[in-house]
Amino acid sequence: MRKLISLFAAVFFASFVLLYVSALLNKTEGYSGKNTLTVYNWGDYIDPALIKKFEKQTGIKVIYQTFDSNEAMMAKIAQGGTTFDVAVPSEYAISKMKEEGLLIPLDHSKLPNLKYINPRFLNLSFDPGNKYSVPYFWGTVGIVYNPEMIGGKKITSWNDLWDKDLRNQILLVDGAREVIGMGLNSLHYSLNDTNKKHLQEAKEKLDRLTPNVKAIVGDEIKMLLVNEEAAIGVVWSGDAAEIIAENDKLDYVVPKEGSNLWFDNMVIPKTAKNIEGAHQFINFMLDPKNAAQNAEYVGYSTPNEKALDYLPKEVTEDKRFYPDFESVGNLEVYENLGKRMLAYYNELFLQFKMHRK
Ligand code: N2P
Repeated sequence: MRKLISLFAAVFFASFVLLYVSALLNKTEGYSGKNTLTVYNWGDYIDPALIKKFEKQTGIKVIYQTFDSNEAMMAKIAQGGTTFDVAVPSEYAISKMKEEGLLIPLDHSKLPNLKYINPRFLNLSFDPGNKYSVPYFWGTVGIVYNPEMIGGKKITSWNDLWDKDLRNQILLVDGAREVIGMGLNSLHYSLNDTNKKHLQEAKEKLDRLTPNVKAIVGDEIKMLLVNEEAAIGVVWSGDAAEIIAENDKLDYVVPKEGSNLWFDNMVIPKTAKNIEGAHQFINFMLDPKNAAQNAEYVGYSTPNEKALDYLPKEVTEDKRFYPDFESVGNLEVYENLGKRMLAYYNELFLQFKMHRK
């Protein structure tokens, strides 16, 4: 009998231990240790073959997760429950994450391939000295459109999109800064405007665009435009490049009122558990051949000068996607407008989305 009681006690105790361990594991979803690395990136933003190659080369297993906006990514990292070893925010998000203590400084001695990056992408104001971030892709926001579907019209400006003939023809990228920004730019205001009157005006102007807006979508925007489900898309330049590669009837234009110039960069968030592996991954992505392969696969423009040698000339000489820095004078980089202002942009974007329903 006694034996039976102690057996019961042992089983009881063991199940407690199991429960506790599984609770711990749940608390930190994604358990990067020495041999795993959790990478948090935008959707459709890496050649999966490169992940395989990295795993083979290093013996590190990659857990790959995606997000579709800087806002969603920052919220998840700030929350802290999940391990992320590498993330890929845009510039204003990097500035905000730095401010909130969400980033770990990089060890440049572990990133020898940083020398391949064109210096014009280094030492930018959101991260002097690249203390926390190194360039991944860059580009603009603009309009990709199918002239055949709109009676041969040429689009050159944001204001062209309000044309009554374009009913139900426009797809918008699902991004608060991008959509509010296009409202602001169409009124000749700055993309970093913090005047609430101007912002309200931009929101009202966007509401008037509603009859022309077919949908606000994520990465499926590419497929929809390639398949000619709509004539016009407001997109990031790399998506436009990818779309045009699949359907060359479309063209891409950066509107004349001005637009956004953006830089996405790799960082190591505070949630990292495998800091050594994170540096290895970042350095791997900075390798010119890997960077070229990645650019070719996703369609975005690489800041890696040496990688350009491995890409077709038709790609690197296409001024729509590799504009000269002199010619991007009317473009603005998003600034970190502070927690409250960024929340206000998100709020207006949400209201605009609701207005459509
Ligand atoms: C790729 C998203 C690119 C983000 N799907 C541009 N900042």
